[in-house]
Amino acid sequence: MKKTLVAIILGSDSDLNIMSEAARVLEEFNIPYEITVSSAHRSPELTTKNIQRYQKAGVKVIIAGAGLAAHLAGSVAAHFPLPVIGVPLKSGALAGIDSLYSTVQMPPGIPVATVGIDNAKNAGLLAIQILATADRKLEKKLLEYKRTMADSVEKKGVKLEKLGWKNYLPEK
Ligand code: RP5
Repeated sequence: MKKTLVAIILGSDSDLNIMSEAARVLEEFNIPYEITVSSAHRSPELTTKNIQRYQKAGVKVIIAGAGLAAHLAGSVAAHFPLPVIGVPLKSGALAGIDSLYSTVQMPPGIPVATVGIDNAKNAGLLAIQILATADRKLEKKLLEYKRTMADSVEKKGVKLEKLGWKNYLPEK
């Protein structure tokens, strides 16, 4: 079995739908990962235990996704010495602005690399990029991924030029 390199922690199972995008991209790049639920507020001891376990297991990056007063990524970063990526999730009356500020506004000394609201895919990609700093094969795969993306944009441009914007849009 391959060593787990990335751990994904969700503040609640209600975060899974969005956070599964991080898992999806890690699978696309064949990165061994673990995923669990552990809340900074509702299960603080479990959160600490998980982080200690991940550190012992050699996990290199932790992705933490939470909504509302989202302190999960910050509390993970308080215990974990390697990069922590925070995903602020859209939820509640403030629609993710609360999670964004709680995740991104860390005091000096405890950084959390924060992606956009609900952007779990970017969290996965950022974790892969961090791993790729010490892995040339992974770096090549990331270049390939960018090339594929560029090709797809180029194809859309060609199609739009050919069809014109009225035909490109779906019928109303
Ligand atoms: C946060 O509170 C979780 O990350 C979740 O986004 C939000 C609501 O949690 P549930 O009440 O759905 O469990 O801690």
